[in-house]
Amino acid sequence: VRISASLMCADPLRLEEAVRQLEDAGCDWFHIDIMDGRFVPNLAMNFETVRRIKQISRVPLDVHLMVEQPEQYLDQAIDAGSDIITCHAESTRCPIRLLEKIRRNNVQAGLAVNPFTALHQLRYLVDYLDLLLLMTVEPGFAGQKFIAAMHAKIGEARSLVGGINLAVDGNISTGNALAALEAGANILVAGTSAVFKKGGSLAQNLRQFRESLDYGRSGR
Ligand code: S6P
Ligand code: MG
Repeated sequence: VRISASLMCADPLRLEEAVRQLEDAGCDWFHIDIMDGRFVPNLAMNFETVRRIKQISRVPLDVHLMVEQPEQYLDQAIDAGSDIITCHAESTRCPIRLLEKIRRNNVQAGLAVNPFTALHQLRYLVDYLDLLLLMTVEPGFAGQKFIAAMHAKIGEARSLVGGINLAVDGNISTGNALAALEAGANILVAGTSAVFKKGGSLAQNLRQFRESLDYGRSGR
């Protein structure tokens, strides 16, 4: 299991502190949401932020592009130092071209799908994919509620994609993460419902989240 902490959920005035604390606490990946105000009605982080985080951290940067025409942003995402670039299936007609370009630049290629998007066409893409990201909320905002039908979708996605990385993003918490892992997810994007929840420090939250997963799995 990998935990990818979603940095748009960090306090923007204390982003550096969040990155250092989470890295020290053993965070596996950093998830960085990029939005264009068109694919989703919100704005989030940007490529300059990716570049600056890359300078202070060695944790892989998992960049999630919630934008129209993702091909227009690939060069910037690559140059900024992304380790994984994930584009939305809904915003491209030629996903294979995108995924091939990402891989040609020695970056891992991911595709994200919204809750409403069916999975069957993905079977044509499996050879080009390093990661499939299932949105378990509508994209655009942190702090939303997990869409219950996504549990079944995780299982369907796992049988479709075989051994590649399968990430879930949206309201992932100690309450639903184990079920997601059991259904076949192996990467958990952790936002305000887990690592960034109010109360403990980020490091404490991360450790607690991981312990709850380890404990839950050893108990079965
Ligand atoms: C949502 C974005 C996500 C959020 C994450 C936050 O559009 O892609 O990565 O940052 O969902 O987690 P939570 O627990 O607040 O939903
Ligand atoms: Mg995201």
